[in-house]
Order: sequence, then C-alpha cells, then structure tokens
Amino acid sequence: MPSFLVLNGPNLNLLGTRQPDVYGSTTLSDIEADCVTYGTEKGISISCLQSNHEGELVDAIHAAKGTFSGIILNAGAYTHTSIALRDAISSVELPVIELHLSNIHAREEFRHTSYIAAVVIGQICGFGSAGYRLAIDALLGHLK
Ligand code: CA2
Repeated sequence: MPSFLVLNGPNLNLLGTRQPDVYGSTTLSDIEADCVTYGTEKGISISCLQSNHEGELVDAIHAAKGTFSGIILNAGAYTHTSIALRDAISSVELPVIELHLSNIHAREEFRHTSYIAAVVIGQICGFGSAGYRLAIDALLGHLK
C-alpha cells in the first residue's frame, strides 16, 4: 500500500481562524482528516505533520525516506526563502508535490518565486483545501 506524508509548514496551524478570504475557513485538522479519509478510499496510508520550524521540516523530509512513497508539501512562507528545504527534497529522491492553498502567482511578487519548484514533480496552487485531494491523486498517478 502506498503511503504519503502530508507536510505543512509555518502558520498553517492557524488555518480557519484568520484570513478566511485568502486561505478559506477549513481548519488544518479538517484538511488532515479529509486527507486520511480520501487516502483510505484510494488505498493509501496517509500521515500528516505540521511544523512552524524549518529544521523540523527538513528532519521530516529526511525521515520520510524509506517510510513514505512520496510527500505532499505545503512549505508555507519557507517556499519563498528556503534553500535548506530545497536541498532536503533533492537529497531524499522521493516524489514531492508542492501545494499552496492560494494562487501564489496572483499574489505579491515575493510569492511568485518558489525555491522548491525546480526539485518537485509539480505544483498545485489556487484550489484551496481541495488542492490536497488533487495532490493525492497527482502523487498516486505519478507512482503508477
Ligand atoms: O497559499 C498557501 O498555501 C501558502 O503556502 C500559505 C503561506 C504563504 O506564506 C505562502 O505564500 C502561500 C502562509 C500560510 C499562513 O496561513 C495562515 C492561515 C490563517 C491565518 C494566517 C495565516
């Protein structure tokens, strides 16, 4: 059975509590529960982790090697800053899907650059919480 890690970065623990116009009103717990439910329907084991700390995200990516078939990563603001996350993704040689709730290309200029885009299999953005199901389908399709 494939197993996916759904990894969420800084401030995503606040989902559903503030800025619903940008990020929607669904909480991270709701999203994680839905990922697990959808994974079960598709025959995938899903584990979820959120951290506000760059090093913990790096550690989680390293630890995913040998445990998970792939990673769905919403790196939050670290998307636009983190060479460490990019290097971690490159080092594990696991398929990673970059995910954003918002359409980062339609927002401020600084969000248009992703340091991780070049080392992931693809990017999903702008579909809100529905993007997580899209990412599960995309990762499953990539592995088949
Ligand atoms: O659209 C996304 O998913 C982002 O990864 C979210 C990040 C942002 O820095 C990226 O540019 C795009 C920010 C997550 C902050 O989440 C909040 C949720 C509720 C209230 C405040 C922040």
